[in-house]
Amino acid sequence: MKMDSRLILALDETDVPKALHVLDEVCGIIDAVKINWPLILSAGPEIITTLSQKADVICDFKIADIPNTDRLIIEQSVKRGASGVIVHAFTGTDSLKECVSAAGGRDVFVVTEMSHPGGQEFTAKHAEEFAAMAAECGASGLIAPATRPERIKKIKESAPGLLILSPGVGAQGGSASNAVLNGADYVIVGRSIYGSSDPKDAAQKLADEIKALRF
Ligand code: FNU
Repeated sequence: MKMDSRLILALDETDVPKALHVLDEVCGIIDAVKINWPLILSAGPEIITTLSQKADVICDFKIADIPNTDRLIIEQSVKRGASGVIVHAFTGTDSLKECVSAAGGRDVFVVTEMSHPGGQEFTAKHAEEFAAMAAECGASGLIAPATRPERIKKIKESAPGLLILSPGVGAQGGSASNAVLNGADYVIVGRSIYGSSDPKDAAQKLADEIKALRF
């Protein structure tokens, strides 16, 4: 994945023509597009291939199963054009190692502490352990909450070499600047871009905000 604007679009728009239009508008600005079940269920899995012709696609399936099922899901995602996948960590070391192996060099990003308020109930308690395990299993990076930027710093300390992708900017209340200043390598932004009346302008403003910090 390129590291230019450090902005990843979360394309959870379920109106497929609109989703494609938003991506066309912003694909010169973003470093990757992240898709989740809402768009997949609306458009069908072939959307992975369609989008992969325009940008790197991260499949945010939050894979959380036994190793064999994890492998099968990741193989199908990669076959359709995914350049990365997002997986849960609570399934343990064997599942996570299988995810990394199945990805065959594509990026595996591991969820640590989730960005919504409920993320503090369970995931926060194990976030640092999840991060250390992700590093041990050979993952590329971690998902850490822009809504709690001080936690990004702590989580990064547990796995220094791994990339940090931070969702929770905008609609969930987090700020791109605070996330990056606390160690996020990329921010993931959905509704503040695809829900905007001018997605291109919204994406450009976020990219400019990040660039003004230190790059
Ligand atoms: P937006 N996402 C998240 N928090 O928000 N994958 C997490 O802890 C996490 C995620 C995803 O709020 C969420 O599913 F692990 O509209 C959505 O696709 O900016 C995106 O990040 C945030 O969307």
